[in-house]
Amino acid sequence: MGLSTFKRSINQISERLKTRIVLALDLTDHDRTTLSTRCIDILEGVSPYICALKLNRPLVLRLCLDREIKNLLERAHDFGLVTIMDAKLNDVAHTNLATAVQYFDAGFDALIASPFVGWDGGLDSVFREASTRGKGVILLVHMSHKGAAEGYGQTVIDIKTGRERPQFMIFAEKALAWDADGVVVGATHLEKITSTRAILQGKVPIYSPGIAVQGGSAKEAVKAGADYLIAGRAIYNSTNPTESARSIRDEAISALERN
Ligand code: BMP
Repeated sequence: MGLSTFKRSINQISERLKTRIVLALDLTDHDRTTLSTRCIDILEGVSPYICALKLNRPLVLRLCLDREIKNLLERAHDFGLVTIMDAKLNDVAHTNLATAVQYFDAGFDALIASPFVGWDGGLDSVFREASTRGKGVILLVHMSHKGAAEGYGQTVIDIKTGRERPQFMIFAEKALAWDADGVVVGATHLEKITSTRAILQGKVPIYSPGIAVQGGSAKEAVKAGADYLIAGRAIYNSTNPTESARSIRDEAISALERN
């Protein structure tokens, strides 16, 4: 199983720029011009300290995919970064595929999908499309919020073995079997990061959101086994986003060096 284009790209960028930070640019300004300008200003300021830009659905709904979003993705690519669409795809195959095609056409390098829909007639179409185009698919394995316990955190009967297993561990195994480009595990569940790492053995990188505002620690998440940290409000709501990005970057790098 070789490294996919996306996995290789983000790995190379993070090595070159010495950073493991993915910026979640979840801005919500109502006015389109203000929103677009703020996105570009923040991206410009923090670009030396991040390896990827992640956009979410509210931003894509407010701006135009073919205009402002495309432009923002081009700017990110100009800075040498990769781009991730936080699509959290969760539908049947033809709808997932039609959605993924639009995001990939706009210039996104990877997207996030939910494994709850399964492979057959769920995410099979998206993985095939991504693989043909050298794009990435990142799977949710355990989310960061409290209510994640009700789904990702529950104990289920594994349909393959008939034995009781934690749902998120089955998702981590699917990430390996499906050759996913990454998994998301919340920084608020350190022991879940460690268990996921034990399953993935470094073959599929772990992206961890939930640091700072949601209560997780960048240092502890990295020590537990996270490869990349997803950070939003701690950076874009800061009085000095550049300084905040640099400081989270430094915290993650020093935790990595001590690991
Ligand atoms: P913040 O650093 O502001 O808490 O933002 C975290 C980002 O990661 C948001 O874009 C959110 O949608 C996303 N995210 C998360 O917080 N927890 C998850 O389990 C999965 C996510 O994608």
